[in-house]
Amino acid sequence: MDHDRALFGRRDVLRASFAATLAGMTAGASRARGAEPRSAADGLIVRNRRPLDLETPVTELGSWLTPNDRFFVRSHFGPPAVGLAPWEVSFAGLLDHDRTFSLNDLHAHEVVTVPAVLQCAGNGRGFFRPTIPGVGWERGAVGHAEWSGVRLADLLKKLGVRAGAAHVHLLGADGPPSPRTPAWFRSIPLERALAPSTILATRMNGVPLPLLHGGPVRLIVPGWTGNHWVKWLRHVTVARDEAQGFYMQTGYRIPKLPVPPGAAVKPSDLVPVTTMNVKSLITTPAAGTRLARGEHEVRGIAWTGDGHVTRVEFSTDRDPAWKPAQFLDEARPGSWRRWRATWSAADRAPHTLRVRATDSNGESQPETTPWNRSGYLWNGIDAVTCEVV
Ligand SMILES: Nc1nc2c(c(=O)[nH]1)N[C@H]1C(S)=C(S)[C@@H](COP(=O)(O)O)O[C@H]1N2
Ligand SMILES: [Mo]
Repeated sequence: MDHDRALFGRRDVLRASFAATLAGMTAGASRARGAEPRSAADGLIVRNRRPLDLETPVTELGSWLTPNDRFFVRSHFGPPAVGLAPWEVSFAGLLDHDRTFSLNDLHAHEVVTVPAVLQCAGNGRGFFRPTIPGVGWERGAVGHAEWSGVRLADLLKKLGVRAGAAHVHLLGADGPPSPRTPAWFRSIPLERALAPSTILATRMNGVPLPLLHGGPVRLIVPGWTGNHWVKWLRHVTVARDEAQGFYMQTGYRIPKLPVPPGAAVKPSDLVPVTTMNVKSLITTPAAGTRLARGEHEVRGIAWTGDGHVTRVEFSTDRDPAWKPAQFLDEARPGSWRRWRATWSAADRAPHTLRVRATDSNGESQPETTPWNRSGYLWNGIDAVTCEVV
């Protein structure tokens, strides 16, 4: 009994110090923005405590940039110990020269700033029916930030990419909790690695990249889902083939063609999840808001993976004809565009507001996204129900 209590006591101490460490780790960025440091969650939706998975409430996604301390967090094993030794990123494989870069070495290259949407491939998983195991994200495993750092292409070109190279393997410092758990080992095709928007980011929204978001260095791959944006980047290896292992060969794959829920799909009929699909969200009014009759402004965001959003349309259950919304931001690949529409609420009743976006490839949002085993790439039309009183 006493023994148990002693053990529990110890565990609470550990938990408390873990929370304190997290608070401390995010404090730097928050203070720089003049805000109170956040506790581990602080009003974000906690989807998982360990590792910490936090979702942003959709009503907070209406700004051009998502503040760092309101940005969703996803990691498979949690942040590694950082700061015990100077950070280094090693480059090896099919290169003329191997090389290890310190942060200062990285910053000796041209630093660029790229606004880009980061979205988890599983954002919206909670909307699939039948339900799917995994983190039950709804709307907010997405955010938009300004990322600064150096182009991966500049580093690779400097080191000389050898003939036959086709993929770039990426490994972070967050080791799996047990040797039986596969490591978070990923790769991107060389072509994508050489794209000018693919960068090793060391800053997020003007401050050093917070630890929870992969500080001191992470990869950003605008247009592609979050699983490519490797955090705590340590090792870059240029290779002939894709990375092996669970997170490349089994995870993050979807059927080439839609299949009925639960259907077994041959591995050869699966393709990797890469480019985000077109999507929009209503950020205001919030679901369940009570409003007076009359004109109201509806606002939200829209983005896509390839190209840019060309059209956002708004409708309601009372007035189902789609009407164009107005954009507040220019079209910019990789970024989101805020939009607004006017809604005239005539009668006292619940009203359902709907939004759908179309992109420069002519892709538009479906009513619901075809079911896939892991619940990736949900982009069904967003709907919010409000009460007119
Ligand atoms: N090293 C490492 N990088 C990682 C992950 C991880 O578990 N380990 N998770 C990935 C996934 S699935 C997502 S959605 C994004 C989330 O980034 P964020 O926590 O900054 O929002 O990080 C990606 N990079
Ligand atoms: Mo993710």
